[in-house]
Amino acid sequence: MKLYDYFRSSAAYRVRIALNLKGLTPERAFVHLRKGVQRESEYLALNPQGLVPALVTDDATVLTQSVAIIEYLDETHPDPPLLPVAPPSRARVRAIALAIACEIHPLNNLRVLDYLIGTLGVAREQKDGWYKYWVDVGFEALEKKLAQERETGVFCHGNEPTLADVCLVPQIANARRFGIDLSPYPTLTRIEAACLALPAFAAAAPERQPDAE
Ligand SMILES: N[C@@H](CCC(=O)N[C@@H](CS)C(=O)NCC(=O)O)C(=O)O
Repeated sequence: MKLYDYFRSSAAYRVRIALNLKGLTPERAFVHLRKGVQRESEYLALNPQGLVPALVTDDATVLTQSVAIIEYLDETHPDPPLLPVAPPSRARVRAIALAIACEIHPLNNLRVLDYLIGTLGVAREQKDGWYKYWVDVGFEALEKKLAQERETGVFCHGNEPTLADVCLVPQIANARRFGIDLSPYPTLTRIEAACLALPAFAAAAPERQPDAE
């Protein structure tokens, strides 16, 4: 397998965590997002969306979209499972993961922030305000949900890490990088700490990647 990665990409960070949890060590290729390598023809031939991550499987299938890649890894390498067994539990874990991957992350992606500044001409402070606003909207709802639901355990769902934690930790790391105040989210940061105590999560951190700057 080969993972197309970038140390600061939170979507790629999700896949790195899942790979580590599964004990998988694919070959790596680094796509420098700040230099725009994701928009070069060679990478677009692999992923026409021009986004990382992409995973090329052992039989040369190209997979894109981090959540789809993680579910593929979970189906092909079921141990340890990243989704619980019971359908309502699976739906809960997916709901938490998608609340991050569909509702927070896309609004704060590099190309969106670049569009705000480069095309719409918004000021840097307004761009930062946009970032903070959408993180807070997403995290406030998630904090409430995780704090009040009895299914929440050491991790987002029970006492083993799942797809939900795999999505949560990179989004919090991203928020930290942008200087977001996380004190209103004690449940989220408690779960983050439990995750980062696990080597699979810790080793996937941006600063520990070979392309880190
Ligand atoms: N929904 C996609 C999001 C992928 C994505 O947005 N990746 C970002 C990095 S986290 C990217 O490649 N951005 C490049 C850009 O904005 O030009 C996934 O989960 O894989």
